[in-house]
Amino acid sequence: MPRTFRCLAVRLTLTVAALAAGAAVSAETGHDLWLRYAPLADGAARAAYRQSASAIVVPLATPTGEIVASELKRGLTGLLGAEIPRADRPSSAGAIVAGTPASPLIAALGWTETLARLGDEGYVIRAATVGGVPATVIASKGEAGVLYGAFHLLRLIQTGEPLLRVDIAERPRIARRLLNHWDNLDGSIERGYAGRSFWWPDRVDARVVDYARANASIGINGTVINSVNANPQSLTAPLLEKAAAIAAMLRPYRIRVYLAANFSAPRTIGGLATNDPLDPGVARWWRAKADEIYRLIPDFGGFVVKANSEGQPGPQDYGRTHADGANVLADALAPHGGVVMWRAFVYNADVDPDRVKRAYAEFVPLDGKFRANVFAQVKNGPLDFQPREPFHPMFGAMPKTPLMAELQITQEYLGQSNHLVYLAPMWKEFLDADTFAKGPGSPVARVVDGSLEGKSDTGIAGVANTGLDANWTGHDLAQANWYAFGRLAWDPGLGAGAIADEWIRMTWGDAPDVVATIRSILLDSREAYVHYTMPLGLHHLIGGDHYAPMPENTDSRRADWSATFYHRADASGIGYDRTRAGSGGVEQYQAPLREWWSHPASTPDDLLLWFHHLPWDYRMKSGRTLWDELVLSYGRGVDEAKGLELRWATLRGRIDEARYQAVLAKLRRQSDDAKAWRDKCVAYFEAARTRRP
Ligand code: GCV
Repeated sequence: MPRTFRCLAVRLTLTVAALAAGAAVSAETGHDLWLRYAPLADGAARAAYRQSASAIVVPLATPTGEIVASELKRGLTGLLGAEIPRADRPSSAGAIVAGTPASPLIAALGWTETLARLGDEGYVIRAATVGGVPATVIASKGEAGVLYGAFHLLRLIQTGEPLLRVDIAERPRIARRLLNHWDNLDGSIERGYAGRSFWWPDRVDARVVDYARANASIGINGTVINSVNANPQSLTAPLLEKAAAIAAMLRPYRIRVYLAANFSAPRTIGGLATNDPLDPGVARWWRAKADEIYRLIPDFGGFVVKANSEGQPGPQDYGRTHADGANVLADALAPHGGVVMWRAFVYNADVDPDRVKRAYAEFVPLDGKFRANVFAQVKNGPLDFQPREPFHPMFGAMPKTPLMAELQITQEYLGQSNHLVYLAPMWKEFLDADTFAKGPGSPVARVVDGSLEGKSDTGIAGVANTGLDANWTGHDLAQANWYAFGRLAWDPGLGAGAIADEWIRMTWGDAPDVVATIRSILLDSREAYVHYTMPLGLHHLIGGDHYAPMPENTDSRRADWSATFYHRADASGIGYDRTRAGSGGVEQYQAPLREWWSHPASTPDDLLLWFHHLPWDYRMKSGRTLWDELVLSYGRGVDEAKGLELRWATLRGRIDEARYQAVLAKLRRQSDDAKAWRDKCVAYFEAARTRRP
């Protein structure tokens, strides 16, 4: 066949194939997240699941029970393409039965001991005989567990796992699994890139319900609905009533409401003369406020507080410590079972010249001085949600204080909603990092889940990336980060790849080539982003928008908001010296890390310039000079970003066109931005390197 005809034939075949595939994939907005419940493509699988889903039996006559039943119905009907009826009891083989031992159907199974061990949020999903017929049972000691189990069962079907002989027992490893919304009362969202708030100023009910479903499906059990830069008005009666109405909507989904509190509330809204935490009038005010809140929200979770940080008021305004401040709120909440999450994101310049040392310096000496119901809430790294940081040295250094890990789902420094950065690999790096607090094998995850230091109350918070955008997160692929946060909060041992697989199958379809392509795109994205923005441990090379490259940024307001403060590039070299000869930051880590990271040769390449200032001709492990390695990394990042786009382009016709095009446009922008990062940074560092002293 002549070449032109051959090309035409190939193109025609491709077009027909694309159209055929396109016909099967309808336009989607992304609103349905991973709960699309699209009909299973494989007819045989559908038929097999139908055998195991002849009826839905939920003997749990509560609002949560109602949600379980309706979600199972919605999910099964969608996935299996047939109406699955609800029934009071199983009458034929293949019912799905979900409940607690309060129902005789579940009690008769004799699983009480197992369920007690798994707790109120844990569950089993097992094939069993119920009322004389074979059934699939979702059972839990508590209603929350039944809800989580129901979503797990739907996930099994969504991801093609067989139900026959299913035998699953799960419980969460971390008790408090929270989202933190940085939503302001006027509806704007600090560091939000996906539209306005659905809480404020007026609640958007349809959103709230779907938000609750999505969170329940991944085990999120708490939410802070206002920004940590808290408006004191949040604690006034009218806004507490609004919070109570939100709490009422979320309660059946087993999500508790928490609030960010402003430390100045006693003065600003209470009319007191002081906020001094040791003042009896202030303590009385917080107690009365807690009582008022619990009258409105009986299951209120507690307060998160940003104090003496970035201009926020706090106990140090009165010469008191962070512990004094946290404890006065903790005492007010304790009679009701509430907790305080006192943020350790503090970096007062007079504490230490090196910003990353300041939180540790202020908090670690207070270990043992906080009330039992106080968490120190600590970001994953000691600076501020950079694309790569070593873990925060407070993890493993405060054995007497529960530490709530704070991760950022919204991508403030990671391309916001324009760049794809799948965050699970970064979070895994953090959770798996060995603190050596109790010798080798003391990973951050075991500090956070309490097992390393015998802590009973445990928590993890993720700064939400949601808003009113149709697809919730601005970038369709950023939904994966919300999903991954929930899954890791439930079980920090899960793998980033396994989580990606689940999410892709539920969100995009389960054709093996589609899954493999999206999986590889997700898994490569974080390292690509690091390569073209902040390679070799460089950090904070941005300006105030925290988006565009700005290595020249020298902020006149605060040195530690600059880029030059961190990279220190000049003719002599580049990087921040945190060895003993420098800021001494390495000393905040346990041995042997402090030894390893004191020497460039035993510091991993990807943290090299975090810990060391090195000459441009420093010889890297690769044999290249530092300068060559840096340039190579920027170039590699650009190629990798382009690779993400090209791989995505192969999905044309294999997924719905609307989301395909939306993501393609974002990946093109990412690819262009990557070049801008490379060009700007390489030119800037080249000039610094060659400038005469
Ligand atoms: C909520 C960074 C962000 C701020 C944020 C702060 C914090 O500095 O840029 O927007 O404020 O972290 O975590 O409190």
